[in-house]
Amino acid sequence: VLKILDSAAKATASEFEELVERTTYLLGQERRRKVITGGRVCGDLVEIQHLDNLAIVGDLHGDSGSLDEILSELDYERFLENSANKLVFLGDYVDRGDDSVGVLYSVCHLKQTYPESVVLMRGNHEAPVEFPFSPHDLPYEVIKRYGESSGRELYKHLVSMFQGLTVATIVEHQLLVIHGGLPTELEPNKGYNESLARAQENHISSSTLAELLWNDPRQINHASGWEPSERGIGRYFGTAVTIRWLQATGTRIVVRGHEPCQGFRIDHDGMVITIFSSVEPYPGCKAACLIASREELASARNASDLIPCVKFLR
Ligand SMILES: [Mn+2]
Repeated sequence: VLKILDSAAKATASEFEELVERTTYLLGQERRRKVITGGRVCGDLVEIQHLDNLAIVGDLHGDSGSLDEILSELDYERFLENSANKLVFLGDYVDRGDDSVGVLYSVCHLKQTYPESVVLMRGNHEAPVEFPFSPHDLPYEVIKRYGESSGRELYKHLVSMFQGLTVATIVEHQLLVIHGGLPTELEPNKGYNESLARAQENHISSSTLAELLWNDPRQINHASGWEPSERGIGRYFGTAVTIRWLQATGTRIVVRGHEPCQGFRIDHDGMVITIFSSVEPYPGCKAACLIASREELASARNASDLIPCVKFLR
């Protein structure tokens, strides 16, 4: 077990709360400064123009064993020391697995230590206030671990930290990275990048945030390009929606998490790749992450070209 997970296990409620507060501050500061090494921060959107290597981690869902393995595979201290290397987490750090606290503590710690290299994205499990869902185990886990009053207090801090997380990441000319899926309708007179950058601010008046966090790619026969989702929130989006977004953002491949699979899955004729990194709560599924060099990304024309960059765990 890595040092970082060991300190997560030992952290007191007040140590954890302080780390969460510092992370909230850091995320806000990044938005105010509007820069990250090699790119820009525009509200909820991070745009990366230059990078050396990219690692993308899918849903962890409280599986600290998977996180441990990914960080070892990455040789994370060496990888993250170079601020031109980026480690992007797709969100859904919590619920379902038994160590949401360990995973959250670790990703906050990574962001603190390597703020220019780590991008923390928001999953639907980090939006319990905007889009309530169940089961949401996090508050119970936190209370069980730290007691009723400290636990409740800590959970409040976590929820406000979640609101500073990144909603979309664009790797210029290459990847459009989101947690769930692509919005099927846009507010009139808003550019695509602008609607990503202001998704959280506009979530009362538009469905963009809900769709980014909850949508799934499917084969759609309906002329609208989408169908209602069985999840009850969000939609199933079809190939036409994907093509529209890739063209508008000048990218080639959508990378997302959100659905358990055999480590990765390809949809929409190679335009969408799903990466899933949690295995403990999903017996029968596999966990993987994506690790690619600048050259590998630049030469990838569709998701199949990224298969050699998919690293399986366990
Ligand atoms: Mn999800």
